[in-house]
Amino acid sequence: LLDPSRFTVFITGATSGFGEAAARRYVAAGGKVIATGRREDRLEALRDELGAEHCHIIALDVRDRAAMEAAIAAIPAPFDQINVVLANAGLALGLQPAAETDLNDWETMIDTNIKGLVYTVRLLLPGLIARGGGHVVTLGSVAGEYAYPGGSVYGATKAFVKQFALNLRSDLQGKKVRVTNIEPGLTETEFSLVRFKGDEGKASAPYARTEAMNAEDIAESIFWATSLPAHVNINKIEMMATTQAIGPFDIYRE
Ligand code: NDP
Ligand code: 8X3
Repeated sequence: LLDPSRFTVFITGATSGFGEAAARRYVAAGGKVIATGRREDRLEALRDELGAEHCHIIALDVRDRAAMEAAIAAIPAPFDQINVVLANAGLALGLQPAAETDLNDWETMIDTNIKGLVYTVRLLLPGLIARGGGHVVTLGSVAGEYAYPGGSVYGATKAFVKQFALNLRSDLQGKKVRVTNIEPGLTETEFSLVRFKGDEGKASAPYARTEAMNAEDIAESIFWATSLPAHVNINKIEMMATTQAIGPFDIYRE
């Protein structure tokens, strides 16, 4: 296994959920993280918890390309020796049938899950290559593999992430940069609260009377994939709660 203390991990979406759990996991192993997200108070609390020598924070919105370029160009030493990019920031908004959705919600998901993710990867990739290799981890979803009602644009953004990760692998032949797409299913984080815009009743329903995965489960899988020997590339990890399974085809009958 790779020495985990050598990790310097740039994380988008570290103020909550998988990104925050991954920051804790890498620092627990002795690594360094650059924790990013929009909510600066949460970033400051995370840095206070993990220690400024292990956790550098940058408040940013992944949709703001110019701000991303400036923030990434200004990362101070020793945090600038990034060897893992965790492109995790993302969201689902709404679960209505396509014809009833708010087009602004679709646009926000595309801007964040697709455009924000490609800015992150594109801006950090040359550095990984120049430093002799590294690892890009993207956050896809089972929603990028399987269809479900109300999942239209969210699932499509995650299908984009899946194909982007596979195509990156092709482009990166010989560069010693690994690429892994993590595709979780039902996992209890703030994801559902964001999807249902703060409605706690609707947000808790997917997790009611069942056992979902938690953020630490996903962080452990991310950490595992990046800790494997350098000659091993995990292309994707599709994971579900044991309580979740794939449904049947849906036949409409008169
Ligand atoms: P959370 O809502 O708990 O965390 C999402 C993170 O993304 C937050 O830190 C948030 O930070 C950040 N984020 C959202 N929009 C932006 C933005 N415009 N700029 C910067 N950061 C942003 O959700 P999860 O941890 O569950 O989700 C993480 C990823 O995993 C997402 O891509 C999600 O689609 C995916 N996923 C989640 C699953 C689940 O069931 N939970 C299953 C499969 C995939 P802030 O608001 O401070 O900016
Ligand atoms: C998050 C999981 O099933 O809500 O990607 O789309 S799901």
